[in-house]
Amino acid sequence: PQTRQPIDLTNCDREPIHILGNVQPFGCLIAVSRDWIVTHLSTNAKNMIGLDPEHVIGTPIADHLPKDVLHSLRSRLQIAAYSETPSRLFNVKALGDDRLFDIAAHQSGTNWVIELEPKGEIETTPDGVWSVQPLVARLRRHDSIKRLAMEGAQAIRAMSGFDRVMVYQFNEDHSGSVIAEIKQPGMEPYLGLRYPATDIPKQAREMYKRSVLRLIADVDAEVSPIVPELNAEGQPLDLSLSVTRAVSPIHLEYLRNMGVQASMSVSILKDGELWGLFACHHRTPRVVDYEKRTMIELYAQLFNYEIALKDSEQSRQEAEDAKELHDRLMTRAADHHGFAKNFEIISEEIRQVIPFDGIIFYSDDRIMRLGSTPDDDQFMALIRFLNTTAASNVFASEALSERHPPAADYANEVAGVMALPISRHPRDYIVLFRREVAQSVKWAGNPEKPVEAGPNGARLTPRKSFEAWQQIVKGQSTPWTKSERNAAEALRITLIEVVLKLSDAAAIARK
Ligand code: BLA
Repeated sequence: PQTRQPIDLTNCDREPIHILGNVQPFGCLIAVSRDWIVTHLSTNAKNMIGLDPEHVIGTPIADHLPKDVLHSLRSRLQIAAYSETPSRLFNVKALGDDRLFDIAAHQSGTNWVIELEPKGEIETTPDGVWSVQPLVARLRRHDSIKRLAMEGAQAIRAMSGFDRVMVYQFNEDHSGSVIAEIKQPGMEPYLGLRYPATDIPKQAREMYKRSVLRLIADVDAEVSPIVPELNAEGQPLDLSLSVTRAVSPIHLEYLRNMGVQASMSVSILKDGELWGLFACHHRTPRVVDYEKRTMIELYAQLFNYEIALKDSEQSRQEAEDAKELHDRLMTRAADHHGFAKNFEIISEEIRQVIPFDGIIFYSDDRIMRLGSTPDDDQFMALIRFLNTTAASNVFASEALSERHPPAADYANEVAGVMALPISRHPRDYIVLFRREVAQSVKWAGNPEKPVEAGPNGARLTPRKSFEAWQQIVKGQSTPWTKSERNAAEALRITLIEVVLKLSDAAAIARK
């Protein structure tokens, strides 16, 4: 329906991935109206379940599927009326013969969407859903998010059999980092790498909050269109919650360029927001049947709960660390050597709570500095700019040169700034600096690797996507997070006291 513009980094977040209109070959799709008349069919239904769109569309579904199956589906859908997760039937004789299918059914607009997947050879673990329980119990043993993530990756790998399972955690700017990884030997490690936000565009992140698991069984498989493309009202079928939905061709190319043949990802949600993903890769095609995918989904839901617990524990820990920092700084203040002698130690203490690449302490027209900072003249111009910001507030920017254009001259040293006004008389500051984000973390997209180009060009390799993105974030540092801003606010109060005491001490010492 849409005139398809070429998708690039500036518009790939507008690709309408929920209405691309195709299914993958591991399942077929039937859509029916509220009165159970067939309105849409994927063309592979003909071979898979013997339903030919030409003859079936416009007829009652009851003419084509066994009554007991439809009855079970109806009652499941009724129970699930307000839930966004599909209703499921496993190991069903959906054609009235001995062939077994797993079935998913959900509501999409004025349609019910029914998806059937032939049950393959691979058997689900005999004790089914209960095998999840011991895996969840193992999570309780771990006290850090990283360890928890590693345990989670191990469990997903045990359940799914994928070659590589990663836990991918989103940052506040929607870029993401691989914080845990289990992989087959010989595969290039991705652990610790960071990927730009554009690799999982906004509409995909939104969809993955509602639809928590997607399987791309074979990036080279031929997809089957759902017919008709538009309903009588001229609308395409919304496939957001569909489990056989064929994914964005752009993303398929990205996967091919990464050497991935099958991919599965499972959302990790916290407070209704996308906290991260389990991202799984396989080097050959891989179908994980719906029953097993459901087990994995269930595991992920329980994992979410454990992550939420650990996450709030971690926030509490951060608050505690901030308080301990206060105490340590106050102890320093009792030291009679003055601020200058303590500057390095105090800087390191601050860095533990708010990471930075450079710091300047500016008081009584004196400048003390460490790390990446502007030079004295540049800094004095910055001070005049900071003096125009709201008094007694922490000022933070991840793109200083946008607010203060002269900063473009030292963008190689510094891109982001956080200034804490600390004096009684206007205005002394502790100023924290961050370098450009692209220089400061280990990003994916190894520049030494040769670029292999797919049909849409080299841009869709992790490296090229990274380079394009690097242009977008030029002159920006990693964001000052909410918890860092809060910490800075608290720190400012402490520092005022510390500086006061230390300068008094220094004044006394001078007398
Ligand atoms: C989707 N991108 C995704 C998904 C992942 C990633 C996990 C979910 C689909 C899946 O399960 O495969 C990204 N995968 C990664 C990353 C790693 C990984 C970062 O394993 C790191 C180890 N992608 C791009 C660019 C565009 C793009 C430049 O790199 C757009 C121009 C698009 N990615 C894109 C789209 C989707 C996607 C459109 C949605 C696919 C869909 O669900 O239809």
